[in-house]
Amino acid sequence: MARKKIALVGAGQIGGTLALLAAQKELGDVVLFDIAEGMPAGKALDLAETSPVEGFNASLTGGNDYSIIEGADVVIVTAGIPRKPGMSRDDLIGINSGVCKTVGEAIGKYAPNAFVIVITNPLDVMVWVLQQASGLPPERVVGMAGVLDSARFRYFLAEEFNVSVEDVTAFVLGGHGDTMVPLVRYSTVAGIPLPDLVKMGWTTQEKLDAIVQRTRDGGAEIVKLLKTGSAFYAPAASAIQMAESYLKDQKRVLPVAAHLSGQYGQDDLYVGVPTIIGAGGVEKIIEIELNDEEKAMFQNSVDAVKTLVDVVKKLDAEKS
Ligand code: PYR
Repeated sequence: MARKKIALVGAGQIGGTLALLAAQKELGDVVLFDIAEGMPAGKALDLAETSPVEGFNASLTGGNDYSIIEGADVVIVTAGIPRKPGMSRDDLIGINSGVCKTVGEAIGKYAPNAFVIVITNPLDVMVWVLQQASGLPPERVVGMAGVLDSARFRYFLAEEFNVSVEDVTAFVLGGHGDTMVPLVRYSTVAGIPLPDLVKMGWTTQEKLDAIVQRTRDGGAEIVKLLKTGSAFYAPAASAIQMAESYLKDQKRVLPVAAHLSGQYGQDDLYVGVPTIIGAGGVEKIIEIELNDEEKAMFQNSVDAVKTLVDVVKKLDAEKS
């Protein structure tokens, strides 16, 4: 069987980490695209030279022409600018919406059969822009955020409870921004819901509230520490988990920014919800029961995403 092809659009910090993880896991051959002259080819060659040491079989190449993504099975998009300390993800909308439009058109031309994972921020609205520009079916264009936000939540909970991260499950829904919704009721340690763990005296409500807030601020915490850009290891690992579920038809249940067409009462909107990712892309959007408080938080997050979609539509109207 021929190897799969994974195209990475954007060869910065996340792009390089994606390439290394994809190659180490032998998910397929990797092509790195970037507009910076020489850089993607240089990174690809450097990464390829790790293969004899790491012992993986995957070719890695890079270039500056979109045609190199031709025929890709998976495309992961990180193109655009990251935020700096003091910036919100939303401050990136002007530049990154133009970038996502161009990338979407290129994917439509060169890789129309791919499963596309967008990481560029502000995430939910950038996936919407890219899907529209690409013309690909919405079930094959998703955004990576829920896996990352849930991973941060799981990590903080595992630290608090002094248990393995593997025994903590967590769900974060909504937009990938300050209004995201870590769902305490649906998050567990070995199946025990967090509210029960508070009752059992494992933690206090105050500590749990602080962890929820730290999860919401998880991206900003890294930006503040790094000073020169945003997180890249955990975002890359999260996108690779999604790509693997698609390529191997694993049917993992993963929270992703998926296109809603009626689910959760929303229409033509990308926002974070639980999904099943398999060979068909988003094979199912899982509609979980939300209580009144959770519904209000989810709606608040949806409204924040809708405001950004309106900003993009206005920017588009001004250009034309
Ligand atoms: C984050 O670290 O949350 C990003 O959005 C990259």
